[in-house]
Amino acid sequence: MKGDLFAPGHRACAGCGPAIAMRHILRASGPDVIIAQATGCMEVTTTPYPETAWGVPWIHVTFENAASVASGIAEALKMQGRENTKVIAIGGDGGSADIGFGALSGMLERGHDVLYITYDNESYANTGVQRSGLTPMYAATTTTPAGSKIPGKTQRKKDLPMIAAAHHIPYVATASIAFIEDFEAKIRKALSIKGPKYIQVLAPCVPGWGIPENKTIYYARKAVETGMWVLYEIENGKLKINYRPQKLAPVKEYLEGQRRFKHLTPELIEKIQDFVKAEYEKLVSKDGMQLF
Ligand SMILES: Cc1ncc(C[n+]2csc(CCOP(=O)(O)OP(=O)(O)O)c2C)c(N)n1
Repeated sequence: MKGDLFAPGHRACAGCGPAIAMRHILRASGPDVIIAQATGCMEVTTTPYPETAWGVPWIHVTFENAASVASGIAEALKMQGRENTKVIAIGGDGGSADIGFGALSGMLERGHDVLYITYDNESYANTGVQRSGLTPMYAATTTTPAGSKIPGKTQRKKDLPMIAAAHHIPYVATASIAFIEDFEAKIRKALSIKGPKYIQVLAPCVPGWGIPENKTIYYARKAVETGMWVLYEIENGKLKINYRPQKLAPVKEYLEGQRRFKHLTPELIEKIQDFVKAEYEKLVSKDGMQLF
């Protein structure tokens, strides 16, 4: 097959962050891989029957059980003595943090040889941008509309990478599609390790975030520069922060221009700023520490 294993011509939106993530997952994995993918934008837009964008074996899995199906594939490969073939489960943030959370936890706890990747576009994008457990605080979604009653979602973003790490698995990492070499290196490293691995990649959603289609990478980078999203690895329980900006950029630079945050008042922006700074400092203070 010529070119990318993840072929162009799929039906994702122009500027789709998750589609960029998919392309680089396959660039890093190479062809000897089996993908189990939960329902969501990346399944719907890449496999309209009888077409597929996937140049590798790929199975459509229901919304909630990509991790369970991937566990079974990994065990079958073990029985067949096919140790070199890698298994990757992929889910959106809804499929991973909410409805598929139990299946993911079970896969991590049982110790299957699977890399689970969450593409985090911070909402249930496929069904019209409903809030998920990974939608950040104060983001407006169709189920958390900003108005006189609430200023968008009122709960915090679930800390899924840390929850994954608390399963005492050998490798956990966060990534952003704006730091693509870092993302690919993390996938390659994860695939070289036996056992369950977890990577969460921040991947902006053009219609869901209300951003221009040529600003996907801009916002994926701003998230990291402002400390809204921190790039780190937890290897055998030990935390390593991969990228520390000399000085965090103000969160305003990340929030402005996104329709989901356009209702924010200066007071709410200040609240987010204080919160992000405190969380960032807490994490940085643990750099190099054995967390689990
Ligand atoms: C049990 C079940 N409930 C609801 C749905 C409808 N549904 C399909 S995809 C989806 C949202 C997926 O969200 P996420 O995992 O965040 O992926 P994204 O759409 O953002 O790519 C929902 C609610 C379903 N397919 N199955």
